[in-house]
Amino acid sequence: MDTKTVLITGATSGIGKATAYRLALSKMQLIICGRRTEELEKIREDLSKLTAVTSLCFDVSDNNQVVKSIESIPEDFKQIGILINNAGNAHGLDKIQDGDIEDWDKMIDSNVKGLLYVTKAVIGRMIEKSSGHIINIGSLAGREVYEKGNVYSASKHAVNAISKGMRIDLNKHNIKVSEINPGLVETEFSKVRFKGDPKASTVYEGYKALEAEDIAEIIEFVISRPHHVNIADLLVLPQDQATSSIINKK
Ligand code: NDP
Ligand code: 8X3
Repeated sequence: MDTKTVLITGATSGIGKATAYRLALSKMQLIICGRRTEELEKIREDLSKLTAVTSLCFDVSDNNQVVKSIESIPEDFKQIGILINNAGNAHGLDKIQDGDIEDWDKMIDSNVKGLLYVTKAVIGRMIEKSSGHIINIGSLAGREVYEKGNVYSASKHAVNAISKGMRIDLNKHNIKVSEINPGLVETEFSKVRFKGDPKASTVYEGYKALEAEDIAEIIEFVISRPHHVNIADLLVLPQDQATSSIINKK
């Protein structure tokens, strides 16, 4: 695999963190991003033993922070070859009539607007070079809607539409766009969704959920295909999951 610079949003936990560790082993040069400074620093230090790595601490939903952070990237890391738009979360699980406006804002601002802001800040150089690969992390929730999943699901349906739009608009610029849509993955996702409520852990009980490393391995496969191959759209579920709500719990 060529040495490329990869920017990963949401690299402080779950899928993004596992991807950073996996790509570090392949000697990719990494820009790891997140809001938790201490976590980022710990991961940066650790990965520095394997590869060249720099970190950026910013909130994807704040365009000023995004622009300033991307501008601050050290010269050696500026030519980003691969952008992994992974940062995002669900906040709350409520019927639409009970939904919390702050939760809705967080999901739309991070999962949709954040992905757009980061892409906009990075894409200019890809277009100049006529080369690049954007990986958007969608979800099974972007393909179907489940009870109380309303706004999270809307945010991931938006990721699906944006990925298709990117693929069309960037077609002439030699930039690949891939969308990876996981089902249930055991990460900090449910801890965040349920705001620390212990019921978060019950989401993964009674069956084998995907692990963050499963998705990291798939991301590595997607970005290492030959130039003429683009895995445009991929849905990956645990063996025990048929739909968002049909899970073979033992
Ligand atoms: P985690 O909660 O473990 O990780 C989420 C990551 O996103 C963290 O690194 C967090 O970093 C970052 N993040 C969240 N909001 C922001 C923000 N506003 N600005 C910057 N960084 C942010 O969850 P996952 O690893 O599971 O989630 C990663 C992606 O995968 C998300 O897009 C999620 O929707 C998607 N996904 C997850 C599934 C699952 O079942 N777990 C299934 C399908 C898709 P920090 O807190 O440091 O900012
Ligand atoms: C996360 C998976 O099923 O909780 O995208 O929406 S789910």
